[in-house]
Amino acid sequence: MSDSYAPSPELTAQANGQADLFDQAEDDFEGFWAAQARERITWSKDFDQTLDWSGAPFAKWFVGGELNASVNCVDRHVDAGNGERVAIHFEGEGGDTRTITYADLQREVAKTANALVELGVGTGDRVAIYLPMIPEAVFAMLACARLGAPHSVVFGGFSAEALHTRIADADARVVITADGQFRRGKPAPLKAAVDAAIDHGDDESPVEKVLVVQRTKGDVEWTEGRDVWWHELVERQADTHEAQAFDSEHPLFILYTSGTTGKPKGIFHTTGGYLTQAAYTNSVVHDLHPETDVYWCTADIGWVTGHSYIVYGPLANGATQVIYEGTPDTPHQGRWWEIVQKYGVSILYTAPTAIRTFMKWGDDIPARYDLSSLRVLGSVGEPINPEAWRWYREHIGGGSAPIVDTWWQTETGAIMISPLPGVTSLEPGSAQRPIPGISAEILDDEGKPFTEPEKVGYLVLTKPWPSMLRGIWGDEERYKETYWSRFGPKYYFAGDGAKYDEDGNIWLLGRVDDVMNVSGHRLSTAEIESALVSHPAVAEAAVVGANDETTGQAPVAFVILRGDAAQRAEEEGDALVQELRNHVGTEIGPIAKPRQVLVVPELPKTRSGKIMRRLLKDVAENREVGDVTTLADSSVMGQIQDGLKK
Ligand code: 6R9
Repeated sequence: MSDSYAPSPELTAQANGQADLFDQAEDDFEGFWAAQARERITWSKDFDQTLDWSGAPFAKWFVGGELNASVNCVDRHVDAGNGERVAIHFEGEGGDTRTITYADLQREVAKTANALVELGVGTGDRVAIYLPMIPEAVFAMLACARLGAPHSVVFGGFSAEALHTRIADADARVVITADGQFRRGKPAPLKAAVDAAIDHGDDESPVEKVLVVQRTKGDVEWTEGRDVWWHELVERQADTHEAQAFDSEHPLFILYTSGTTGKPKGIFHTTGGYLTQAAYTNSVVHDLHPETDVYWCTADIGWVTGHSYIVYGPLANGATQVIYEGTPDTPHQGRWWEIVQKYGVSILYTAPTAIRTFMKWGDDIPARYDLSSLRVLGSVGEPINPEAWRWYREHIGGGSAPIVDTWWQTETGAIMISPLPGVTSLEPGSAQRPIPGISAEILDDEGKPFTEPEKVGYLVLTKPWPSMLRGIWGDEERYKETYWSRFGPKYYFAGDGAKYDEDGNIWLLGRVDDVMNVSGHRLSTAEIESALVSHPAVAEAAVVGANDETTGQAPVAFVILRGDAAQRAEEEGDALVQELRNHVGTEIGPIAKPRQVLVVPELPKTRSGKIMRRLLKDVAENREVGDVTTLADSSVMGQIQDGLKK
């Protein structure tokens, strides 16, 4: 077996997550979660039932309880006398900073909530948020939560087209955006995409109001009566707001994620259970001590990690955290480490793709900074390879900081499988075990649980959990079918391959469906394929996620061109390929641009017409092509390879 790292006695002595939590959860599952909910969350009305699973797979947690998520993240800390504690150290990409205490946050959230009320937002209305990583994104989310208006945050790197689909699916009446965003030192427009998403042509947009933060001061088009400046509307509002308590199962947010079809799924989460598990995990997994730690989660607010581990978990716990607007290499490759040093960051939560990038940039860069404040490191988004794990511990964690490799999903809402820093002996590359209160198993093809080491199977969750999704927005059937049918209604099918090692640690092996993971972001092959075939030059397309040294996986596209375009390709070659890559960028977002677009004469298909992506993956990863016997035409792979050699 490989090396393992036991926690230091000092860490164990002070850690929030202690070994007895496992026994408590084992002995009394519901009692355990009820205790977490009562200990960590302030309820306006206590709940009378912990879990109602009678409508499975639709769960109800903390039934009858009432709370306000925004009050839990803000007001109660001020009421407890911690108003002067810093909630957010904001670091703009260009070096501008803002220090926001909990008392400031309370005023900002109140003003924003009042502004949304003036725009006509009521309980239950959906609000789309399309913002860069600026404090207003946090204010906006908490203001929505305060009003019981579910937010749908759309990553600022997504295109107008992607925004349009998400606005339409959630029927959002209000969009909160900014004039632009800073990216690599330059302002880039953002509101223009909102305009395009609304004036889409094909249908009437549900959007009535667009609230615009001024960030870059770039030019924007303005629609009178619809568009409103944040600094005009929000600034003149009263800075107090009386919040109402909502049912524990009141919808908190919708967040779109890629599924196996082209249409993104609106994963929806409710209030009490989500907040409980977000706060609990942030406390026991990140070992957050709000009085002394400075916490930094580098995710974007547009992803679930930003929801649970920038906004709801840390703020519910009263944390002091850093929010950084920009990219890690602006204006230099040491920017993150400069920030760690400047604010004395003690807990850092980031993604393997970032770590691999830093490895590539060189050990000497972090070595120039004082990183000794760091005491816990976290990883999320994809499996972290042992080499990157060791580098992270050595060069960022001073050779001693524990790394928590946290497995979870948009659907699970919060961390599910992870070491506890003060308890677990760490095994690089493995997320190890379900945390206390969570149960997972690995099933074989027949759906039977097994425990033999090194055998590959499917990860399933065997009990409901508080922060579980409550469905797919507007599509109950798809929820049941996607997650609760593959192995029957008893098992939540996560879509990930997994195995145990000899010590019973769980190793996650990547997606088993047609979803790829690019820099920790989920993209579906179908989504990129449909973007490609929407281009007039493309007749057919197949996309695979190929291994990539930096991004984990990268989209590689195989396209068959239409007749006239094939002619064009002969003449222009690269120009058309470039055009196709950009087209995907416009349809979905730059992150989805294929690393390569390979023009091929045919695609490998089975007799039933299914594209055999496995074979294309072999090509994309420069491997010998596997078994071709189930192909309708077994010569196709030869044709593809000959074509690519030319
Ligand atoms: C939080 C988040 C979920 C998918 C998930 C899995 C992969 C996430 C991982 C991991 C191995 C980890 N994943 N964390 N794989 N080890 N620690 O990333 O949510 O964007 O919904 O992606 O990401 O494949 O199924 P989401």
